[in-house]
Amino acid sequence: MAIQRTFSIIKPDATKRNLTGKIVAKFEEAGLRVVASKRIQMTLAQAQAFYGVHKDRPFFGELCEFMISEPVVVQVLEGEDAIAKNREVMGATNPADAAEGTIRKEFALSVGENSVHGSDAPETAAQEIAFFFSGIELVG
Ligand code: DAT
Ligand code: MG
Repeated sequence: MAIQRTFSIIKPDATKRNLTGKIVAKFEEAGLRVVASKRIQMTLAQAQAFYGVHKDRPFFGELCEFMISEPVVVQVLEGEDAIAKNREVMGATNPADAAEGTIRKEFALSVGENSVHGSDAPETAAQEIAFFFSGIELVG
């Protein structure tokens, strides 16, 4: 597997509890490198567009309100097999199902307030990176 880039969000429940550094340490320990990073306050329109794939799910409103409740840290992570590796380090969506040592097992509060987002495929990674970062912010 080649070197890939993936997109990550450190979500409001984690930024609020000052867990950004602990979460970044998990990425770095797994061999992922932070190659772009910024702390932003998402707007409702941005949250709705970003999670558009979930717009018909019952939790969509709650999810978007949560994502704008505090600033988030958006990042691009790079490494060998980065998309799958990041999903592994994140753990299952529901922290009750997440494996020991994963970010969601250690830090997530609930299935909704689950501390991190990570892209699920090369196409979504490319779209999500382009949604939050301009070319000039992505150093080769
Ligand atoms: P993931 O974030 O692991 O890729 P997903 O894409 O299925 O999971 O869902 C996106 C987010 O939506 C998830 O991180 C938290 C929220 N979510 C998913 N299922 C939920 C549920 N049953 N109740 C509340 N929020 C949910
Ligand atoms: Mg997802």
